[in-house]
Amino acid sequence: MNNKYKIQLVFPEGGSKLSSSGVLPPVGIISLATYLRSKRPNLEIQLFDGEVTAQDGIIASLNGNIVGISITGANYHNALEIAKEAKRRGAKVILGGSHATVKHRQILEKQTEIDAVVRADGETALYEFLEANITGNHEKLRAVRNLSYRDADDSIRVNPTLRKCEESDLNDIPAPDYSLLGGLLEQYSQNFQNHSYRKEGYTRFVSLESQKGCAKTERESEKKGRCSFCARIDKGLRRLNPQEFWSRVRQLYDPDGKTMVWDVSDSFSGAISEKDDWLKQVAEGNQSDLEGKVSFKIFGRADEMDEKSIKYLKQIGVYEVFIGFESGDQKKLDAINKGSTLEDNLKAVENLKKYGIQTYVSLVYALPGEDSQSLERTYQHTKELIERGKIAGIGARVLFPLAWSVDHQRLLRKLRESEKADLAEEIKNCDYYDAGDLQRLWIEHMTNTDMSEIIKYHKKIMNLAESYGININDEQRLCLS
Ligand code: B12
Ligand code: SF4
Repeated sequence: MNNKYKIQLVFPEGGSKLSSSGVLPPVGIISLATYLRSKRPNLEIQLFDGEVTAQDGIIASLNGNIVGISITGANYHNALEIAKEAKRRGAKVILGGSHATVKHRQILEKQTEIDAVVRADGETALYEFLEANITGNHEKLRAVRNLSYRDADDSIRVNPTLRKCEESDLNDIPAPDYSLLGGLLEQYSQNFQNHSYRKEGYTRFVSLESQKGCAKTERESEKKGRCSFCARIDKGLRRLNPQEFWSRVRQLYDPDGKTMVWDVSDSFSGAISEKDDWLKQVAEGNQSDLEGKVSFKIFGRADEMDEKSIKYLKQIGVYEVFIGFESGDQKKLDAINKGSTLEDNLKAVENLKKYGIQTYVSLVYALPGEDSQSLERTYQHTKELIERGKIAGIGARVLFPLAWSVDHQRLLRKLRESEKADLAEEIKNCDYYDAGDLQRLWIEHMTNTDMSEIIKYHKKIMNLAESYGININDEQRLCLS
């Protein structure tokens, strides 16, 4: 161990490669590192991204007093391997991220090398965990909100989470300082050379999170509720104010080139009421010197793409909108509580095209009750979207019934009804269930189709996309394993 207190934060590799894997720095661990540095300027911090540094390279470098690991349902196995070695070398091991938020108790019960797990926002909880360890005052852990941990007597303590009104204001969390990535920055820049945005003249690709939460679920008038496959961990909706938004963009952009900012908020264009004019304010806050230098890729919903909103998106500099269209069958959209219609979808791509904004089409196969007719409708709808819109690419996946989602509960219920109560209990109580196996169980119990039929329709959509020169993932990437 070093004399100086050291924390290492890792985002492990997650298996399936996406076009932004290894190109886009993981903003979650950068935000954590920035916050810790603001509180303890002398703390030694090292960041690892498994998408750019091989797993054995990360393992060989483990020497922190604390090792913090960011986990998704796809990188958990790699995270455990890192955790075991970190523990063997004497570190305190703490996890956080979406999967950790949902499975905190099970993780602590099953994995003795994990000392603590943070649910939801990590900045304050990680800082307080760090302080308790530096000062040796472990009693302090009892007061750390969002933290679950293993106590001195080995019992598991689950502290309460912050209530909606107590959560940090996003404007008060320091802007992620990308320079903390050190030598990794060069690696991202090299990997970016082969990315399609580079070929379109962009010199930098970074992400920003302007909002946490979902406007659709917070909408005062309609109460649309969550989409059934959604496993978002945030409560409510928090946003950067428009001034802070642009100030953060200014800190990120390349003044000598062209920057693509991926705003990872779900969704960027959502409004919680008629009076909610956040988008308008952001549009009006854009200053002309950034024009042509900064563009945005955002997540949006089809029902939000009316002309008024799109004019604001254009003013902001939005270049591409990623929209979850999911299916061409209205009944299936209703079954997942999507809250948008096929008509909304077609209007969205048309309106975006009219303003020169491209759409990334996201499809989800194996929606509840999916069958050959609904898959055929998805094919036909995709064709229409392509014909009417300016389509940048298509991504298609089999529904992933993530723990925390309504669909996860639906699957467990169905297993219990099908006399597979033991399996349902196993899934509920385990810290991790193979992501691909969960998808296959879902198809078997919740749809009227099978993997070979899904692949058949996906290949049909692949041929369609290819005939228009549009990029699409192959059938290998439909499931997570
Ligand atoms: C950008 C993104 C990616 C990028 C990640 C690369 C990158 N370097 O940014 C790419 C496109 C490569 C990607 C890949 C995948 N992703 Co992704 N991704 C996102 C997205 C849109 C934003 C993540 C983000 O940056 N958030 C902003 C930061 C600030 O928040 P955060 O990461 O949650 O971190 C905060 C807390 O969670 C916590 N925290 C996080 N880590 C840690 C660690 C410690 C120690 C502590 C204490 C706290 C803590 O503190 C942070 C600050 O408050 C989210 C959805 C979303 N909007 O959040 C999905 C999301 C994280 N991805 C998801 C999935 C499923 C995947 C893939 C499996 C997709 C696929 N088909 O392959 C892969 C897996 C990759 C992997 N290595 O595991 C799911 C995860 C769900 C789950 N329960 O596991 C999400 C939530 C989307 C969803 N569908 O619900 N993804
Ligand atoms: S998937 Fe649905 S519920 Fe979840 S964040 Fe997106 S719009 Fe909101």
